[in-house]
Amino acid sequence: MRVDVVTIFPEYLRALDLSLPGKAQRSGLLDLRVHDLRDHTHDRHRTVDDTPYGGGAGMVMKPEPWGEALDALDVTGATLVVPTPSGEVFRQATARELSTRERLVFACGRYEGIDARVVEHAAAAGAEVREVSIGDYVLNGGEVAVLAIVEAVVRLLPGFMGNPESLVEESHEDGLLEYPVYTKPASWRGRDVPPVLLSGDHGAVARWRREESLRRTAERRPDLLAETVAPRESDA
Ligand code: 6GU
Repeated sequence: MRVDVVTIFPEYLRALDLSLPGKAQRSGLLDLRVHDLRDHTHDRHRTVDDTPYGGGAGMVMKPEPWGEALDALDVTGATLVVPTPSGEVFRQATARELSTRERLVFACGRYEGIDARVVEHAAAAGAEVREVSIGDYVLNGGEVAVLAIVEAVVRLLPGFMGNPESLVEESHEDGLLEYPVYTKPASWRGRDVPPVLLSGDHGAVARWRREESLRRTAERRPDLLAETVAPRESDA
C-alpha cells in the first residue's frame, strides 16, 4: 500500500517510522511518504492560510498550495482522506475499507479547515474523498488523526499481523468490546484469575468471554449493543 501525507508539520508523522507502521515499511508492505505543504507556496512567508470569507474567527487553509500539492501527487484513482471533526466517524469498518485500497493520500488541515473547493476539485479529478473524524472532540489539526488512522489500517494489511486470529477476536471486530484478559500468575496481590479460564473447558471459556463482552459493552457502550444484538423492528 502506498500512503502519502501532506502536512505543515512533517516531523509529527515521524512516529509512523516506529512500531507497527515502521515494521510494515521495513517489510515493504507499506510505502509511506510525508510531504510539506509549504513546499507548494511561492511567497516569502510560505503562507498557507487566510481569513474566512463571510467573517468569523480563525483562519482557513488557502486552496492554491493544496491544489498544487495534490496535483503533484496525482490523486486520480487514490482515496483522499481528509481528517476533520466534521467528517464521518472513523470506525473499525472504515479501517477495513481503507485497508483494501492501493493508495491513500492524507490531507492534514490546521486552523479552521481547508477551503471547501479543494475536496471538490480532488473528487472531480477522480479521487475517492473520505472526510473522517476520529471522535467527538476537537484537535488542532489532522496529524494525530492520521497517526491513528494509519495504524488502524496498516495492521489490517494482509500478511502484516503474525497471528491473524488475534485480529478477529479483538474489540470492535464483532461489534462488541473485548472481554477482560489475564496472564500468569493465577493469583496476584490477593486477586485470582476467574477459575473458568483455568478449567480447560473451551466451551465454558467461550461462553464466559461472550457474557463478559456483552456486560462490558452494555455498561460502557450501550450504543454499540443497540446496533449489534437488538432485534430489528422488522423481525419483531
Ligand atoms: Cl480527524 N481532526 C481534527 N482536527 N479534530 C478532530 C478530528 C480530526 N477528529 C476528531 N477531532
